[in-house]
Amino acid sequence: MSLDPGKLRFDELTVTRGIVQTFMEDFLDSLDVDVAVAGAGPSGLTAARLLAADGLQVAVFERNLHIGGGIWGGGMLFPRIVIEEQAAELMTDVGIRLRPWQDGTLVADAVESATKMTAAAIDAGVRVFVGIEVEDVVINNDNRVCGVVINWGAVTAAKLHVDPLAVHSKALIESTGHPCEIADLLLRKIPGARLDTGDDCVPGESSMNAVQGEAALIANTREIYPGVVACGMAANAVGASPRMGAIFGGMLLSGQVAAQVARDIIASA
Ligand code: 48H
Repeated sequence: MSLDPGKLRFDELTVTRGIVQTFMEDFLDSLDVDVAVAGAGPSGLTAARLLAADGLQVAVFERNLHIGGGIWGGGMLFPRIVIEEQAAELMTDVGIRLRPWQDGTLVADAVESATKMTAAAIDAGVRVFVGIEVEDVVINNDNRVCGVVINWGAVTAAKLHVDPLAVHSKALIESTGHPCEIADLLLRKIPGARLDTGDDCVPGESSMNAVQGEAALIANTREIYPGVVACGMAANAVGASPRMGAIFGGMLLSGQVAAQVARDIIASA
């Protein structure tokens, strides 16, 4: 196989137009979605995949250029994650191979997990926008969240003053992980905003207890503010529940519950 320059018909502008035009087509088609997902860690990716598999229009905004959140780091950079057997199907459904481990747990390779979860979400129809962060929410006249305000992650990193753009959504999944950024900012910015718990700020996660932290994730995954579903580690930050270390099954199960809560929000709209 060789590339004969005499037979290559493209030039640099073919490349430029191919990138700009197809991105714009996908972006314009994602301005008014059923579900916006802030953060592409394991919980947000799982929720997004399951919702897209139902035929809903789902856009994931991830500030980093890579998706998968904390999966890549495994535990202390050892690229393995542990999951409970209750979450095994959410892994094997996307082709991740599991190694039986002890006490009702299994082990997966972190690289395989991040890449296969990502591929499966995209195959299900999720639109993933990398390098784009959610910097605020859109609210309607009743202070219900009805979209996200987005900007390039690089703009924030460079501390540039660049006004953002907006995307409308029927439901927003807050899956920004430990900092729980979206819930935190909406409580600061929306006058009188309270979580469903009555709190006027995100209490934050508590210190490690693997079993309690995993168990709490499921109850903490719910509509925490009109139109906003807390998912994954962000849900435990809202619930002041323990962190759990590098066991990830609860994140996937939280994504599954968040998908159901988002479906309910859309159905009742
Ligand atoms: C766009 C954003 C924004 C923003 C953040 O941290 P994650 O992996 O989140 P989860 O909840 O799916 O999984 C948590 C898990 O990885 C973990 O940290 C565990 C199990 N910890 C236990 C312990 O004890 O420490 O992913 C969140 C993603 C990341 O990719 C961020 O870059 C992204 O969200 N993100 N994207 N707009 N405002 N904020």
